[in-house]
Amino acid sequence: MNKSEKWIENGIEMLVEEFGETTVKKAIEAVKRFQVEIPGWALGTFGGGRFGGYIYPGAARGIEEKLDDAAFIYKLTGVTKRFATHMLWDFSNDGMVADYEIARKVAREAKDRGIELGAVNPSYFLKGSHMGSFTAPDVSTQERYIEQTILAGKIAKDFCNGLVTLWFPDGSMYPGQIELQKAYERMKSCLIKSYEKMPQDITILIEYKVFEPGTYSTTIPDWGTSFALAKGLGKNVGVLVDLGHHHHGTNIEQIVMILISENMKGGFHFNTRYAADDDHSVEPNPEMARIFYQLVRGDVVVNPVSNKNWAYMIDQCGGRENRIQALLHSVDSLQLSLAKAMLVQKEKLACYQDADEIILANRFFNDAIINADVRPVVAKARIELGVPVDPVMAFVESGYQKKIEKERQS
Ligand code: PSV
Ligand code: MN
Repeated sequence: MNKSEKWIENGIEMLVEEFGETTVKKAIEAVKRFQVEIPGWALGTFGGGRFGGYIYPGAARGIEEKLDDAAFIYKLTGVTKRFATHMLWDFSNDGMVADYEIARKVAREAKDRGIELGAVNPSYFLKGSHMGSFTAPDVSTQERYIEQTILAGKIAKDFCNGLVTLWFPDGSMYPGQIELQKAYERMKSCLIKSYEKMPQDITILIEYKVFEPGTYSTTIPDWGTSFALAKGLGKNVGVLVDLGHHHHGTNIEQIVMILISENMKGGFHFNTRYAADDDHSVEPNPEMARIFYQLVRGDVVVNPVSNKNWAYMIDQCGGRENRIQALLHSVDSLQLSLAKAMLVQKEKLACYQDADEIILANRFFNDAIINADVRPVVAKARIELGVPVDPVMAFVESGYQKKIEKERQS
């Protein structure tokens, strides 16, 4: 979006004419206030799929370089101050056990670079979890993960933003391979054992996923299961929605609405899914804008009362693209989607709904959600934030990629 000031002003004028000055101003303010976390794992060597272990040029070789990249991304966006961590990638020497002192050091390193640590993810899917983590038949494996979960709570409270996000790879490949109920009961019991020893003034979000690595079953396949588990634990536990973790065609915005309506704590792992959980960057598609419409309606995004807001994180890790560009692209797509959602004039929409004007309601809604060109809104917000109008092009022109490719040779 390398656009001139005139293009921005003209664009804003057109939007004001269609949606009104107050609405457009509110949209600009919302884009300025919206914050989203960068996933540390997108900046390293994880991912790459089957391309001979392809790793994108200049990928960070360790936590310090990941933090360098995240700090640069923050400089370009102004809205991504937080960096989400995975315990066994970021706070561990051996990939088996996480360490409180390493977490302290990483938090200090983040602060030195002008950023902060966000969500802490216990890592349940690395070495020694092929028979499950919390659902493993072997008690010592369960205990290892319970310990890691309790430590995640402490680290989140002491060094991060008090948020722990849980995703379990547990499940099965074939019918009959495991007893489904036994697995679910073990999951519940290990969650309770962990929760009892975790600080109470943190937030815990439970992520669901309908498949992968389990192809026949996953122990927490859907939002209903996350909801039930969260309710069973306590008020500070909620549901984490990852866009890639549903069957095709699932109405995700309706799930979001139900969670909000039920006063359930919530959070997002944003990405785009095509065939499966593809870990692609976010695109500014209609689904994303409709999701933001529910978040805006529910007052759980850019709410000045910060504890009313859901937790917003990106979770992506594409195989081939430049990961820094991809993250900047995601932030841009999220901002565009939020801006579109902000343009929907709820009262006018309600008039069409009340009059049972089905097509008119749909057209009115889509004029904001699909047809409006909100790039000038996002550009204006960036000017006011003092960051580049086009962060992706600013990155391309910055020379940063060349620099890291040269420095990170081995
Ligand atoms: C699993 O697919 C997931 O979405 C979880 O959020 C993990 O923490 C993340 O991806 C990285 O593996
Ligand atoms: Mn996720």
